Amino acid sequence: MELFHGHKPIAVPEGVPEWDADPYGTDELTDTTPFFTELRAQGPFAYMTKYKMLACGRYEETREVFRDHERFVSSRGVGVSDFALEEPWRSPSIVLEVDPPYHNKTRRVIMRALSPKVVADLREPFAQDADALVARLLNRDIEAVVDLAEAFPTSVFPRAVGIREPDSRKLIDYGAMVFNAIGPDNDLRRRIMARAPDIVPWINEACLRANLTEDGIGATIYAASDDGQITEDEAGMLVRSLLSAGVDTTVTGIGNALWCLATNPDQFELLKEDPSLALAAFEETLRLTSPVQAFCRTANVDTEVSGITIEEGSKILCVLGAANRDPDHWPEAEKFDITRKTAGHLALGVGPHICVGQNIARAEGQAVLRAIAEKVDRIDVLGDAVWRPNNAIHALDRMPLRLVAR
Ligand code: OVM
Repeated sequence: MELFHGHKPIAVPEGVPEWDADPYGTDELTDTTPFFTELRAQGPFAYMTKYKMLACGRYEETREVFRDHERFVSSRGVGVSDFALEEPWRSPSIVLEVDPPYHNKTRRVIMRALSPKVVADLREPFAQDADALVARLLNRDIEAVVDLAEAFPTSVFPRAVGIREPDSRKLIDYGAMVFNAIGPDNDLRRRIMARAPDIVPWINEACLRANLTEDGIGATIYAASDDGQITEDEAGMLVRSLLSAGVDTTVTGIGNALWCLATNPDQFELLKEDPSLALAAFEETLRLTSPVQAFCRTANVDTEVSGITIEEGSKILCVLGAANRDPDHWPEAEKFDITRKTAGHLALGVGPHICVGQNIARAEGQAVLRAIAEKVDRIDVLGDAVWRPNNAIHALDRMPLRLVAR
C-alpha cells in the first residue's frame, strides 16, 4: 500500500465533510479558537484532506474514541504515523503505545511508583520549592515561561524521579521532540528531530539504573524488575516514559495557568481570597487550555461512531482541546472559571490510557498556584504572551510578567 503521511490514506466516509484545514499549521496550533470552532462545526468527524485522515473535536465522539481501546488502538501509534505500516522514530513506549492486556502490566508498575503515598510525601518538598521560587521572582520583570513554568518542574521532577545529574534543557527538549514527533513530517518535527543526536543519548543514559538514586520513583520502577513484574529493560523503558511525559506537560500546565490568571484578574482575586482553590484553578486551566492538545488513535477494525462508518486503518485525530471547549457540553465553555465543575474534562485523556502521572502533575500545579495565591497581590502583564507551535502541545513560548508582592 502507498502510505500517505505514514498511514493508510482512507476514503472519505459517507456523510463526512471534506475539510482542507491544517491541524498542524502554525495558526491552528497557536490561535486555537477558530480551528476548534470550525472543527466542531464540521460534525462528529471531519475528513482532513491534507492528511487523508479523520479528526474529531466534539466532546461526545472524542470521548468515545478514547474510551474504546479495542476498536481504537494506541499500539499503532498515537500520532499521524501508523506503527503497523511504518517504523517509528524510537522504540515504542511500552505504556503509551501499546494496548491492553500488556498495557495493564506496565501501567500498574508506574501506578504503584506514583502511588497516593508517594505523591503525598512529595507535597511538602514541592510546597517549599514553590514558595522559594515565587519569593525569589517577586517584584521584578520576569520571563514567566523560563523563570517559573520551566524552572519549577525541572527542579522538582528530576529529583523525585532520582536522576543523579539532571539537565533541564535536555529534559525540556526531549519533551518537545516526543510531542512534535506525533505530528506529520513538517518543519516543527524536522527542526527538533535534527537535534536528536544531542538529546536522545543523554535521555537513554539517564534512564539506566546506575544513573538513578536509590530512593526515587525511578528506583521503585527498577525494584519492580527485581521481583519479576517486569524485566530490567522494561524498567528502563518506563523511566523513559516518565521523562517523556513528565516535564513538558507540567511545564505547559503551569505556564498556561499563569496565563489564565494573568488575563483573568477577577479569577485571580478569587484565588487570592481562598488559596485552597489552587487545585481547582489548575484543573480549570487544564480544561480551558488542554496542554496536550491532540492525540490520535487508529481504527483497528471496520466500525462506526455516531452513524459514521470508519474503515480499518483510519487515523483519527482526537482534538482534546476542542472537546474541552465544546459548548454543547460546557456552559460558557470559553470562560476561565475556577469555581466551575471540571469533572470529565479530557485534558488528561479518558479510558485505560488516562494520564498515569495525573496526581503528581496536580501536586506540582497546586504547589505553584498556592504559592502565587499567598504571595502575589497582582500579576502585571508586561508584553504579549506568545504561543509556541508544537504538533501536540499547546504551550507558551514567552510571557513577560511582574508578580507584584502582597
Ligand atoms: C511515553 C509517553 C510519551 C509522551 C506522552 C505520554 C502523555 C507518554 O513515552 O510513554 O503520555
